[in-house]
Amino acid sequence: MKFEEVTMYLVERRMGTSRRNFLTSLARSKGFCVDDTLSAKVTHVVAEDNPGQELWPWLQEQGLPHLDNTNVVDITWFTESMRAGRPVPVEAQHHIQTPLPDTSLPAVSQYACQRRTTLDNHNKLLTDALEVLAENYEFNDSKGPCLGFRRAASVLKSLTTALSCLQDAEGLPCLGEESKTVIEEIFECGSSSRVEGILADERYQTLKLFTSVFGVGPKTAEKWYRRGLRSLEQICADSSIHLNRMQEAGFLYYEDISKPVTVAEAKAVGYIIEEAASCFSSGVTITLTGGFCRGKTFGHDVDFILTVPEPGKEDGLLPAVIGRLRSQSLLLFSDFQESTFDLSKLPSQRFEAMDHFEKCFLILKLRTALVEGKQTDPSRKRDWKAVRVDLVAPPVDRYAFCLLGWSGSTQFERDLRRYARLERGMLLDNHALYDKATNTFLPAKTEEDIFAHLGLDYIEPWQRNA
Ligand code: DCT
Ligand code: MG
Repeated sequence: MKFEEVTMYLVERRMGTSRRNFLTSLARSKGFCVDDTLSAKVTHVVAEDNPGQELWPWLQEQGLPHLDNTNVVDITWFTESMRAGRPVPVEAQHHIQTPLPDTSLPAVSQYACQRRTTLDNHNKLLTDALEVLAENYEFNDSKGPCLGFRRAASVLKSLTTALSCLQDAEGLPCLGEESKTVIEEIFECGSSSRVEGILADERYQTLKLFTSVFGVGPKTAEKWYRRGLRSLEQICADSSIHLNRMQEAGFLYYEDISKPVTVAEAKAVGYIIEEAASCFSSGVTITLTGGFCRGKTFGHDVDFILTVPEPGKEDGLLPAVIGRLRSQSLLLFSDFQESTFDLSKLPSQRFEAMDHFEKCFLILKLRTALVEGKQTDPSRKRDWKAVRVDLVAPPVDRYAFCLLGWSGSTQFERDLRRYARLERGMLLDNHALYDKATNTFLPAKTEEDIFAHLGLDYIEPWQRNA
């Protein structure tokens, strides 16, 4: 050994055993020290055809203590040293560079079910604007453009940082030319003239007001608008207008149910439903779903799924709950829909359609005293608030599908179904998951099972605020 200050190690990967043996013999014959194992003694790691992004992770896995002080060099250093008959100084061109950290952002999927969207929206100014456009198209019955703007808003909601210029949005999916124009104008002027125009538009304002009434959809709102009606008072005063039962309740309790429901109120409603359900059977399970299960602190209603341990035994559960609430004088309104669920009629091709489970849309009288942290106000005329509550009672073997469907958000649900159909050849709805390739239904006990069948990473409910 002529050169004690140098101990080489030749990396076998990509070099191959025979070439490594040959190079080892060559170096040793010239008086170089070559170690067969990668140890702390090694001063020069020599590799051939190993790009840095492959070699470095491999080296780090070997757990060498002084890797930072070790020369990691290309075969050119070795050949130059052999030619010179002594170790040549290591220069910049010999080093195998450590790979640069990957600073490129991971690609954003066009499907909301492949994005994690928390309530922490960093682009609210933009998403609010895009949603006004979506809503306006919805009022005009233009489904395509409406969905386009909803998708664009949904993509921006998933971003973990705020965009600061239009260029930041480059490469994002679902952003059409119209969306980009709006975004650009907001960055340049602080607001979009198109959006401001809609917000100031009488028709938009009136339709927004009318559809805020329980039971009033865009069609009815439009009809009233065309008749020249502009306020809720005018509608109530117009004797020629026939309101259905739901709308009547909507007007009667408008003041209360147009206010958001709080978490504390949702909790109190949960106790009431639990008590009412226990009169049917002690084995009823009640699950809070909808916006509150996604971590929202306010909702327009409270959504619950009720199940019993045996499929089929949920028959009559909701009528019993409704009966109990009525007998306690807590029921202000109820619209009960019997189950039309028929396993033999699945899979349903109408994947946007409402599910077929037994369900009811209620307005409950929630006493202030039951709401945690809420002081009863003696100056108030009444000690209760009207609250909208939805209950659904699927057979327990359908529970996971029902839960996934009712957990929302609406945009997340749409994309789950679209993804299943277009990417997996499967049909998903609130009842089942059907694989068209094998003509089979895929069973699921939990939401995780459904994500796994779809080959999707599991997304927690609080990450579904698309
Ligand atoms: N849903 C859906 N498609 C719709 C409407 C609803 O998939 N067109 C699902 C997703 C949410 C769930 O039903 C409950 O509906 P809402 O109560 O309307 O929604 P939410 O997310 O609970 O919102 P909010 O907080 O306003 O109640
Ligand atoms: Mg809800």
